[in-house]
Amino acid sequence: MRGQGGGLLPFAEDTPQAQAAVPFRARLPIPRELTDSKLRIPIREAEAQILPGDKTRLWTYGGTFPGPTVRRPAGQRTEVTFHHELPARVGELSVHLHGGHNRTRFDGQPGGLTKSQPLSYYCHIPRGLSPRESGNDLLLAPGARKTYVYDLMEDGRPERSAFQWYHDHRLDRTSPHSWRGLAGMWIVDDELDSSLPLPSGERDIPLMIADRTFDRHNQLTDPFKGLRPPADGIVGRSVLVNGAFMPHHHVGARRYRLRILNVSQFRSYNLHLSNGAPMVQIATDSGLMPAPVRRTEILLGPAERVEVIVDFAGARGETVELRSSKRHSGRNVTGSRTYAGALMQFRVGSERLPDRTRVPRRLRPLPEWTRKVSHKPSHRWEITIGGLFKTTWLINGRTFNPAYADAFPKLGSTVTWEVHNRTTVAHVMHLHHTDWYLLSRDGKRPPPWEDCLKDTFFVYPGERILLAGHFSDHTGKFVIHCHMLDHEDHGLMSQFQVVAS
Ligand SMILES: [Cu+2]
Repeated sequence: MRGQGGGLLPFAEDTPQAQAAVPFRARLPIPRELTDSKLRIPIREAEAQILPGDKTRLWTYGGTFPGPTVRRPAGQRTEVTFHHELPARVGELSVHLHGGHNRTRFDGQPGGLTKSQPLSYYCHIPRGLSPRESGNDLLLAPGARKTYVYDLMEDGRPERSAFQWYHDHRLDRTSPHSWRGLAGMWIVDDELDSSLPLPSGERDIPLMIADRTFDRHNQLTDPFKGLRPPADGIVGRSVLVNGAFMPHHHVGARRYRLRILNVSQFRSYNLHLSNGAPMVQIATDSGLMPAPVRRTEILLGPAERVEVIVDFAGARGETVELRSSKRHSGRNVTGSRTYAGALMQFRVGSERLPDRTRVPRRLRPLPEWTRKVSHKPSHRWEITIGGLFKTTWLINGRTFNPAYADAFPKLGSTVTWEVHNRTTVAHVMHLHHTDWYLLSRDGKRPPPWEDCLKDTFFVYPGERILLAGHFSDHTGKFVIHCHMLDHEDHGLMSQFQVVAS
């Protein structure tokens, strides 16, 4: 089997170099960690050895794909200066720290029309907006630098530990920018997390899953032309983990913490281990859950994260593959069909090793505000498809307009919102500003791995989900959008504006 959702060697027939790529031959790259409070990350072109033969040209954070992993203690201000060193034709950029709780001006707003981007084919952007109204004053122009300030605080306390990531968020171009390589991981540590007897150090491994398609010269293809909603889900033929094709990693016969992030444009993964061993989920997009959940299958949509503890003690001297399979349960509609095949291999040492780690029964309680949430939505976000001359995604009847906000929650308030998917495609909705608590899916209580804080949510065709969020610290405009990146670029994005109470 080849192609979309295909088998072991998911390459086109005409890519001889790609065919030379042997599964599990590459070593798993672990991106370098940056831990200082003041960081400088150039955004620049670089070449990477992804497949055997020619190197692949990429747009990168700091010269690698994934970019460096920023790892910082909660509550300690972190300033990252991004320097736009890509060619001028790339136009403006905008860096979003996904999962962060940040001021509008450091949140990576998409911005509006500019000289280098004078038209939007999908979003209705009014002419003559001031730089402030369009958010263009927040963009990163070619040759310029911008310092993003991240306080890593929320509601007067250090932020909760979490596995986050940063990526480009520019209007209409988030998908191609990300495809070219603009993504990196970000880990927030905190005292509670570090005090738990969980695996750490080299036994704490971040894994970024991305699908990409390469041409016969090992260069990334340009799949972005001619795809229109609702058929604008871009899938790559090859799946990479930390920028390597089907890599392997040596582990000892003991417990590991795997932090898994899906940065694919559209593709979902239904994760399991080839030996059937359980993955004990300890964290979601938004950090530690109230209690661990033992799982043998984990669906991971674009931008979602899970953290799992895997015990390799039962596989001494063996190999274990992290695989994705078709789903055995749930709705298998467009947008939630999963990749089938191996992602990477763990080579487990044959030595018996002591292991003092364990998974505690209690991890992190939900914040206080989740106990007094209303189940009556104060605002609805309705996803449809429409447009007069072309097919576009709409949210509350509109495409994205940076000067427009559809809801005005008050600072300090806790709101309940409904997201209703009235299309035939599943979407994964992401809301900026804060972490969100999923109350229900079509009136039913969510499963335990969703009965916690998250920031990205599957919404199936016809489904209504209820989410609660608490707004602290920052007023201003923030986006809500589909994280299937072409959907976002094709209109499926709106804004709410947090106002002073
Ligand atoms: Cu979508």
